[in-house]
Parts: sequence; structure tokens; C-alpha cells
Amino acid sequence: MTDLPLVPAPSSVTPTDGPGYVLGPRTRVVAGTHPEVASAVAHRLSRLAGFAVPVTANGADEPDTIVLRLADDAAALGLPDAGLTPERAAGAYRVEVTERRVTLSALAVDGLLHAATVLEQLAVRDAGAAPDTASAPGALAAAPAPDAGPVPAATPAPDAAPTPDAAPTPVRLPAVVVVDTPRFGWRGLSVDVARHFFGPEVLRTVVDVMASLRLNVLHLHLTDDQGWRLDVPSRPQLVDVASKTAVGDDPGGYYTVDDLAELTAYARGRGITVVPEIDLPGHVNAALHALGELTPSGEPADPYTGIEVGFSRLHADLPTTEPFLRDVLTDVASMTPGPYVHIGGDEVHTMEADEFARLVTTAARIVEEAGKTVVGWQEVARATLTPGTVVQLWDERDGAELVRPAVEAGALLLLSPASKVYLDLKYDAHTPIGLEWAGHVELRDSYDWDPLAVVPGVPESSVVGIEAALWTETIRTPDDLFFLLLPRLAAVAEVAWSQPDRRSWEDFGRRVRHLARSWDRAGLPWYRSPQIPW
Ligand code: TNX
Repeated sequence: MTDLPLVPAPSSVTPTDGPGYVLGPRTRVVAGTHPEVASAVAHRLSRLAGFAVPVTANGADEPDTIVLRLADDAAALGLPDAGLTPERAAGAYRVEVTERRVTLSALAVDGLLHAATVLEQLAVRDAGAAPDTASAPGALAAAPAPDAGPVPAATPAPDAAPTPDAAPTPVRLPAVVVVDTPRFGWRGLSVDVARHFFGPEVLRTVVDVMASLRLNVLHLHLTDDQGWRLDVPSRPQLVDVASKTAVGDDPGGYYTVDDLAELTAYARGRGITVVPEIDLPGHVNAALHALGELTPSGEPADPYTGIEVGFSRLHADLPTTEPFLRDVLTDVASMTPGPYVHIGGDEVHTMEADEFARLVTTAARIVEEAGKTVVGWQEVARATLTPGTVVQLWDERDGAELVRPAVEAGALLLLSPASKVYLDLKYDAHTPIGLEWAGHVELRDSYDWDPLAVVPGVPESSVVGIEAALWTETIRTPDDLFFLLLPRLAAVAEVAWSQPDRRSWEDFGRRVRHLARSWDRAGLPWYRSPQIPW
């Protein structure tokens, strides 16, 4: 392992001789062939240094340069390429720090972005200081985005400049070579913005936290019984009527087409793909409230602000149902540049298996005709799926037996076992917010598990990755949200990224303490788990 406070733990860390590189007035990032990545990296380094680190067009051979290189093959990074899928290769990177310069290499832009976050975790403030005094305020935040707007109350302004009279403390990057590849290509977090709505600014902070942990998929649960949160241009009634409600009669809200586009671009600039979910054919009370044509009586459903599940449903036999699916899913597919659309599929307790399979098959076909890959909760495995469909396991009571045949028939498995990665579950009996239906989830529960044991016998090559989930029945404020997310999201990120022989609970405990300092500096609340000597 390593003494350096890197989370998730890299594949290999080799300290080298020398004092490392000190960011100074001559430091500049060489743009080379990737000016947009260079400016993202320069922005991160500027934050770290406390002064503006410029980007120059060339000069890669000169000293005091931060050089970005895209390599053609894994060998050029010093990585074995056996078994490296394109998704894993995209995240791979190499960081080399010497006294003269810093070189970031990768096979794709995402890897370069990850490498830049490694520099933040490596940074030591004040030469010779321990790494836990590392990093500048706002270390979580990344490159400027054209849409940079207000931040939630919990977060200080990310561009807060150092006080003019205080010379910034020198920032040193220790001499090291880090070579790293993620274990899984999909390292996600799902956020339920339907039960309680969180605006784009809160989601940008979530994206910043995710990027700092080298996660790469933000899944948005945009619709549920309690509210519809995305404007769908072909069906404006959905948000006009059904976005106003939330659990417990709290305020609602929704994202415009532009909001989603801007958030998606912000996330992409940090190596993160947004996956929109429209939950079907259950969890649809908001849609039935907005569109009476979807109910057998033709009358709109009453709004619902409780937290029961499983009662609402579409009707396969109504002539209005398929056009609704086609309009909504086609619009959503066209609104997402990413390759995936999630169609939900969970917890329909009031429908026969045949009708459920018909509706899932119809929804999946529409998404595929729109050129996207389907993602669905584990129950969609009851329908016949196109190979390559992503099936998301969540309920360990019957998940393994449900998904196994689908995976054998070519589906890919995304792991969200509730007892490990449902970050809306209470830490322990005293946690003031959170649910308890799958037990309590302490930090170590999120960390100490074997992804390949969830569905015994499934080969690693069928597992696309791991996704944490944050359901928001009990989460009303951004502070609630980050308190449940942190530190467990760091544990899930390491399970998703690091090879089993590179991680251990004791070592993680030592490294995660340093991350907590960066959460403090960013003003983010987090849970002081008694399992760690913070
Ligand atoms: C189960 S997980 C649900 C959600 C709830 C969550 C609460 C899943 C696919 N469905 O509707 O919000 O449990 O933990």
C-alpha cells in the first residue's frame, strides 16, 4: 500500500527520489493537443496553488511544466493491457512527479481528468508538512463551467480567492509515479430527485465530490409517485402539473431542458456521464396525476406525498400508454448525449407478470430505437432483454436468482446491493434521518464486501460496475444529503475502483481521514463514523 492519502487506492504507487515539484510562479500547463483538458487541469492547480496557473500552447520539454499526454496503448503508461476493456481503459492514467515537472498521461480524456484529481490528493501545503495539511480551500471543486452559478448554502464559493495580503503557502507534490486502472468501468451514484427535489447547484456539488473520488456515472432518478422532475417537451403537462409536489408536502421543482443540458456538460467536463431515469411501469403516480388519459377511468390520479411504494402503474391495454412511452422516452433519449437511458422497472406490486413484461419490452424497444442502451432495475430481468442491457441489482433478497439467467443470456450487471451501497439507509439506530428496511449501513459495511460474491458464479467480465444509491424520502436539505453520502461514498468508490489486493479496511481508514479535511474545507457535512479515528 502507500502512505500517500489517495482514495480510491491506485494500482501502483512508487515514491521516487527527490523533493518533488513545488507549484510556483513559473509553473504552466502545456495545452498540446487538448486545450480544454489543459484548462480544466490548470483550474484545479490554480485552486490548489492559490494563484493562477496559466496554460501555454507548447513547451513540453521545458522545466516547470505540467504536461498532458494521450498515449496510444496501455504499455506506454506502464500498464499491462490484458483484460482491459474500453471502459476501464478510459479511466486509466499515469502521474509522474519530478523536481522538474509533472506529467499526466492517459489513454483518454477521462484518465487525464482523474490524474488531475490525484494531484489534489497528493498536494502537501508547506514543504515538509504532513499530507493531511494538503490542498487548498475548495479542493473538491474543479474546472470552471460556463454555467457556474450559485452554490448551495453548505458550500463556500468555489472561486473564493486567497486573501490578497496573505502569500499562499507553497504547495508541493511529492516525487512519485502513480500508475492506475479502475477495476470497473461504471462507478456510479444514483440520486433520487423525485421524492425531494435538489436543484442543479446542489447536483454540481455532488458532481464535484464524485469527480474527486474518480466516480464516473451520475444516475438521476427523475420521476416517481411524488413528483416529475424533468421537462419533457412533447408532454409539458408532466412538469406543469406534477412537479410541484414532494414527500411530506415539501416544495417540488424540476429541471428545464437547458438545466439538464448544462448539468450534463458540467459533469462531462469532470469525466462523469449522466444517466437519466424515467421510472416505469410502476412509480408513476406523478404521471397519472398530470395525464388522466393514462388511467382506466380517464380521471387524473390524486397527488401523492407519502413514502409507500408499489401501488401505481401504467396500463398496457390503454391506447394512450404506448404513445406516452414513445413521446417521453424518445425526448429523454434526445436530451442525453450519453449512451444510456434508465427505464426503472422496480417494485410494481399490482400487475401480472405478462403485462409487466409487455410494458418493459415496449419501453426498452423505444429506447433502443432512439439509439441508447437500456438500463433497468433488477425486475426488468423478468422480460426478454437485448444482450448488453444493463441490469441493476438492488434487492439482495431475490436479486441474484432474478438476474442470473438474464446475465447468462448476455445482460450486464450493475451492482447496487442495498445492504452495502444504499446510502439512504441509517448508519446506526441513532442516525436522525434515513430508512432501515435493509438494516443499518455503517462505513465498514459499505467498504468490506466482495462484488463478485453478490451473484455467485457470475464472471467479473459480466459486471459493468457498482453504483451507490441515495433515495430521498427522508432527505430534505443539501446538508442531509452530504451527511448520508460522506464518508460512505468514498468507501463505495474504492470498492468500484481498486483491485481487491490493493485495498484493506485499515489502510482505507488511514487514507479517508485526509479526505475528511477536504470535505471540511469545502463546508460539506459528513458523518464521523466511530469506526475511524478521525
Ligand atoms: C427501494 S431500490 C426502492 C425505492 C426506495 C428505496 C428506499 C428501488 C429500485 N426501489 O423506491 O426509495 O428502496 O431505500
